[in-house]
Amino acid sequence: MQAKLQVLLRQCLSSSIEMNTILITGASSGFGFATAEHFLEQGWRVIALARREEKLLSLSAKEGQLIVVPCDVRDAKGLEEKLTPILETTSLDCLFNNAGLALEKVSVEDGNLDLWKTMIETNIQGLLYVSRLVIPYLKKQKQGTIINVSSIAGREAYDGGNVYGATKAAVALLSKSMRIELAPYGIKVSDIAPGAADTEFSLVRFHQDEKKAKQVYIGYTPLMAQDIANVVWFLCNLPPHVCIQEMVVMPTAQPEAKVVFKKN
Ligand code: NDP
Ligand code: 8X3
Repeated sequence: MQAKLQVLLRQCLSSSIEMNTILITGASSGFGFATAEHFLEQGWRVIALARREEKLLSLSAKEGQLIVVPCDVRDAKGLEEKLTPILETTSLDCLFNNAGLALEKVSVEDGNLDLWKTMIETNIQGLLYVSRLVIPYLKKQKQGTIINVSSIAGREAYDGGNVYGATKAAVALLSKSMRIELAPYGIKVSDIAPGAADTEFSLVRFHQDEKKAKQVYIGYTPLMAQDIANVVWFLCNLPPHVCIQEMVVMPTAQPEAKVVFKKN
């Protein structure tokens, strides 16, 4: 696996010097996958990180354009081992901190301790581990954009949203804090808070129960992964002096977290 990564890395470095580069966590599905495809189409180099390597390898890249990093964002040591050689040799324009998940929608009383731990470790600690590794390189470059994905669930409470929502409220706060730390270095930090989007998110949340997952998106038009890819592209291509700090991106039919206008 390490050897494959090194080969890809060598190909990337030899094929292009001036290519813009984005590191995307959670690039194997949903927002991350669509964003990777979009940036690859636009000629950027993509460093694609997630646990499912086969999904990352299915991204449509030209030779030398894609660096695949199969890794769990909860694994601080693994991240360091895999990302450091890449960061040492590749300049980075954008970090898209997108990997995350919800694993239940129940009351606190009925909550599962292991699922809470996984959500907290992935959504908060994982984002911190990746950011901590990347920030020194962005500071040296004195430019770059970090885009974090929080959620409407971190801004408004809904029934059963408790721990997932709290992890996303933490992402929103971390985004503000990182913005203060990094502004002196010309580094932007943006926080995207999407509403309901039809990705694998609900399948994961409801443990592969397809009927329950589908139900979330029936009767209205939810966001699509490409909608978020478009937003990331927009944020990455603003002039250096413009930072959009927060974006709440909702389906038109969902004016707030708990309200969805369904036709049927
Ligand atoms: P998907 O389930 O389609 O994608 C989630 C991505 O996160 C996958 O690529 C998955 O990859 C990756 N991931 C999960 N756990 C880990 C881990 N431990 N290490 C590395 N990668 C991991 O969902 P979305 O695209 O919808 O979700 C993307 C982000 O958007 C998440 O943070 C989610 O909370 C947030 N969000 C989603 C909304 C929605 O309605 N869909 C709305 C608001 C926010 P793999 O399994 O291969 O590791
Ligand atoms: C996902 C959006 O409202 O389903 O973060 O929790 S919601």
